[in-house]
Amino acid sequence: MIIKNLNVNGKKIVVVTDPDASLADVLRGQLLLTGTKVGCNEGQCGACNVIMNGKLVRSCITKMKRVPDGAAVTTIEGIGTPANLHPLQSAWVLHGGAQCGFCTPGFIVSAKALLDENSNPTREEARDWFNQHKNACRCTGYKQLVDAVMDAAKVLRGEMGIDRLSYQPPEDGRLWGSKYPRPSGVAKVTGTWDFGADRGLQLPADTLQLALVLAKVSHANIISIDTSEAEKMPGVFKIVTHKDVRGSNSVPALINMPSNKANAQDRPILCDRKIFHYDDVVAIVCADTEARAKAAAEKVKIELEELPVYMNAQAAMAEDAMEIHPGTPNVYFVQKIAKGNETGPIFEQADYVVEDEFYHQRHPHMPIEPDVGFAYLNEEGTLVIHSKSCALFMNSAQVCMGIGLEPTKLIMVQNPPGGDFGYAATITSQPLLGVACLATGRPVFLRYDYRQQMTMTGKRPPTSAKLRLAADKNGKLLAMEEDITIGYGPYCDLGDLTTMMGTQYMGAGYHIPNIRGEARTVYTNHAQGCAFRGMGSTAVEFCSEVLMDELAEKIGIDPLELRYKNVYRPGSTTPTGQKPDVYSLPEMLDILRPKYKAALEKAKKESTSEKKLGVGISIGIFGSGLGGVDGAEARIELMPDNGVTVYVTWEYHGQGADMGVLGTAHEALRPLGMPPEKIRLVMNDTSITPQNMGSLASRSQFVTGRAIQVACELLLDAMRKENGTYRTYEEMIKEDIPVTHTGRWANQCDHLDENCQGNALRAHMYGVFMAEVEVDTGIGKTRVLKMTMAADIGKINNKLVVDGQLYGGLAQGVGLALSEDFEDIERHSSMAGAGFPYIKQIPDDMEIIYVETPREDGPFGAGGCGELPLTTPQAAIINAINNACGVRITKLPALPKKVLAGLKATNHHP
Ligand code: MCN
Ligand code: FES
Ligand code: FES
Repeated sequence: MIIKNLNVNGKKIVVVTDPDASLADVLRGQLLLTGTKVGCNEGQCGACNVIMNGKLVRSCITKMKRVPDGAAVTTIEGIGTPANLHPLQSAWVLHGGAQCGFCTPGFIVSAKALLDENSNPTREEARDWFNQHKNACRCTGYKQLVDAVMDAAKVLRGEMGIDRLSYQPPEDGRLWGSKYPRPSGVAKVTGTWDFGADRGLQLPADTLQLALVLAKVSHANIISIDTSEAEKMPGVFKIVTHKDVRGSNSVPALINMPSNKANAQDRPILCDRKIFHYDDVVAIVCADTEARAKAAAEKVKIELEELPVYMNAQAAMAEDAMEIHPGTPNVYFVQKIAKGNETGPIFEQADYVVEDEFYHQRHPHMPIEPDVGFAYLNEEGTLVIHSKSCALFMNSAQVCMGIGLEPTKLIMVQNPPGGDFGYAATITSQPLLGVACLATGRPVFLRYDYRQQMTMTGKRPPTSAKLRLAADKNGKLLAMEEDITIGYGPYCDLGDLTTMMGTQYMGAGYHIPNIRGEARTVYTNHAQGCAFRGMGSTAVEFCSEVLMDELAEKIGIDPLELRYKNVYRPGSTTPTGQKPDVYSLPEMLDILRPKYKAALEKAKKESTSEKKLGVGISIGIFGSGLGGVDGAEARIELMPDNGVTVYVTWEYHGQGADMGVLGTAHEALRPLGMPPEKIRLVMNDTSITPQNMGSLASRSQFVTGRAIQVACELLLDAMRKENGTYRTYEEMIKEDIPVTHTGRWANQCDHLDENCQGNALRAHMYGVFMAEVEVDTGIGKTRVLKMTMAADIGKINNKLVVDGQLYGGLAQGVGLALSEDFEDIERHSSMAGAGFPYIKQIPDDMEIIYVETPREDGPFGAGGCGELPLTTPQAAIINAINNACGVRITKLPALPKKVLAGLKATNHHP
């Protein structure tokens, strides 16, 4: 142990600590300054930034023995407080700089250090600074963060009044359609918004810390598990194995399709007989400290018989491949599509036919916060699990079956997550926490390290496709043929749905009268598949959007004009034969056309043989809501102060769930003229908030929002007097009128038939993407100069939120196109290794144009938003690369070496 004198945020503090402890752990664990966040814990994300003796440092990699005695340390808590915000914090709130908020304290501390050194930075200097200091954000797309720095700097230089950093409400006080900052903003910018790991530090002293015993092979039979040595290690309370699990010891999959041959029980909670993928969990060590739990986990011996490993679908489909789940074929689900007439004869006679083969990589979500959760038994002996789940009720049912609990004996609560982008719809650590808590009777806490986040949570599954398009002499699409293969990893949960969505969205956006093809789901020994923004659509629309460009090239027509000819118009049908809900694509293309022409002109003018510029277009479509019956409930209660409380399960991702609820309720309650402060939100706790199906499928604003609207209207009806005025709380009580009302809303759609035909969804989101890129022909490196997006998400609830959704999704699209991958388990299991896009990879120039076509079923005309921006930005970038230098990348990501190889093949390499 060493003793250090520190001056933390102006307060003298003496700490006794392990010399090898990190400054981050001391600040958080010993001083409870939890505003400093720990994401990667390896110097790659900047969430842990603090200022030490005037210099910005990443506290996770700053060992205490290297901290000078007497060091002055400034953390986010020393920069401003909720009652006294620093201009940077006000500007962050105003610009919507905090979505999930996990990166926010680290960014603001970093920005403070920048402005201390340079009070008047240019935008590019600010970007250089954040890049150099590895400040990573997965939500925002960075642009708003630079906007905030610029504004705060102006205020600090005295060039702008601080009042300009406060939100100015419109005269009518309306929230709907405004840029009203989200309610959680102030807590996020001050580091007082507690995430799972922060809440974990507030648990009772007898909480057991968990460490996982993981398989370090990808496919094996388990011969034996020996915990005897580990049990004797210091601090160990219990080692939990499959023998301690009371239920089925499996995470039951939500199998939707009757023809799915997979066994819904294919994913063990704690492996007993087999290891199916790298880092499968074999045992849980419960100990008094995390370090001791980890040390003991090292001592658990697993004897294995290694089996052949199938790391991709093609290997698992080989004739001699063994069944990964004995008794179930590796190809366990096939979805056919048949729309219109047989396509064979059409292809034979068509004027133009194009075909190509595509590969869309395994895509890691890379939230800055790794997965985290805890569990305890409450006073009634009910198990309470807090986690990042974004589908609380659905996950709760899965956990109960897996660990053998009556549904009434489990409460699930969502901790505010530091982003998840869809992975948290699939079960992560919840059953492990549940089993450990039940087996020990003690509160338990578990956090994944970043490597575990990468290897253990689901990924967007890799997709290969062969695709053909036929068109007539005028470029009108006649037919499409597709063959899609999805390597979904070893667990089938949501695999059939993802596959069906592949056939549903291939070619979406265009009226293609005749379609034939099939998609298949394949077990592999790589990471499990799961939802990721644009689930099912992103990978296949990439293929059809790139092939549309190839078709344009073959016909000799401009790619935008080819799209314009074929996009949905009245009389068109979607690939599933459905009538589109709105027809905004022609209008969006019309809006983009002049910008596109100008961009092409500019690219032509500014291209040199070393730096070639190009422009690409793509169309992206995704549904809002789930197929079949998609329902939600919300409850509202009039309170004694004549404010209301809205109870709703609208799980956070970082997307702005709080603002979604507030904006919708405020609009619905406008007749009462209620100020936003009087609308309180109680969210995401299955013991208090009503049933819902999860913040998935960009459904919450559209479906849950409508339930909130209905609840508010029921309350208004109850409060309304004959003369049209409204009763107060007191009057309601006096007249014995209920003050609590539950709103319900359900959309009914078809389950698609065996040919993937039917009315899939009530509403879709529509977007057109335009990418402007520069390709360095010497090294093959692509730089995205600008992204432009036209979006129709219906009427907008909150402009700041949806801007943020779209900028953030576009930024993820840049990473998806150019760098992100999770293929090599060693190389790709860190943020930097997996190609996380830092600020300099993302263009500062992003433009968004809205076309607000009201959606019939949405609250006040709103549709969904969250997933649209990650449908096909990667396709626009790939099309732009081809436009720039004639290299057609069909297998993502477009790493410099692939572009360079293409340049060499086409003799464009200087
Ligand atoms: N919204 C709006 N007006 C509209 C539509 C939406 O103001 N016309 C707002 C909503 O109020 C909400 C946000 O936009 O705050 C997204 O709304 P919606 O599309 O209904 O999506 P959900 O709230 O159901 O969120 C889920 C969606 C999905 S499925 C993933 S995955 C996702 C996402 O949104 N993951 C995210 N956005 C994310 N954003 C961040 N920062 N982090 C994630 O992990
Ligand atoms: Fe310290 Fe990521 S850099 S937590
Ligand atoms: Fe930056 Fe979520 S707001 S990671």
